[in-house]
Amino acid sequence: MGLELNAWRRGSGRTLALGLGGALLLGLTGCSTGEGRGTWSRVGMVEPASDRAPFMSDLWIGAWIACAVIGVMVWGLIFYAMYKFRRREGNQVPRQTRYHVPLEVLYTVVPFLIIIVLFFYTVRAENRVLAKTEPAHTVNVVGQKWSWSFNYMEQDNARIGAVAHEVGTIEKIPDLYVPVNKPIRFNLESADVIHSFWVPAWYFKLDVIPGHKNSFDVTPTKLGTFDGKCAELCGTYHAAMLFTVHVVTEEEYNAYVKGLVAKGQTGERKPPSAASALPSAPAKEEKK
Ligand SMILES: [Cu+2]
Repeated sequence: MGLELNAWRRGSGRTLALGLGGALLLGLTGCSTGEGRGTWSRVGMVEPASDRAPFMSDLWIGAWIACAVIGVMVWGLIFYAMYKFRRREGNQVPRQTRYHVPLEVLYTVVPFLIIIVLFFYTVRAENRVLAKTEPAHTVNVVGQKWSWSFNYMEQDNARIGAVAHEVGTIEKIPDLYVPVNKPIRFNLESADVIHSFWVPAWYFKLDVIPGHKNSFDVTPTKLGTFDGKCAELCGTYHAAMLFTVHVVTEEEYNAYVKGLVAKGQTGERKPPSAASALPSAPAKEEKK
């Protein structure tokens, strides 16, 4: 009976190890694109709406799968040890092991391998997300307590031929218009403290740092209206530092920027004079 039980334990242990190894392999190699995934396979994340989103979602979901597999292995070993070395009649003490070199080498090598794998996928995703393209449009963004200004650098655009701006205040959530399927360069500047420019549906955010220009390129791939937020706790009304992203067709975009020019909102608003006065009442997020 004892022998049979041991053989059964060995067999099920091997099956478990094989299963977990397979799941890890799937998790790390089975990533394809974030497009076209259902809510369940996106793990509840918002529908991706930019060309950079798949890289971020693959890294995020892949990292969670790797964590889950490692978690299951660790819990499995804990419960196995708890069961195998549980107190029995006669209170036998299990064989005490010290300075078990192969085991210690394993403890050192395995976490190192995990870090190497995660590091590799992180650097790869970072390089893809931050890759620069030839931008079709440039928007200079100023973050300021507690709103955003958007400068549309369209001086070389034959359809517009001017720089236009939109200044948000704490009472008025500013709009950001961008054309769909066109690479956009965002140059980020801060007038005061560190903010963070974040459009959740683009799976992208980047710090807006005073005295340090940050920039990134992104191609919005879905028409529609999306939320934009400040993702860096920047002061009392940080939570009110919102903006609305409108991804529209090229014609609508040109018409919108021309509209700003017609309203006299020309020229670039730079820090520190860009955005809002001190608040009387924080703006409220609109219900869609
Ligand atoms: Cu902020």
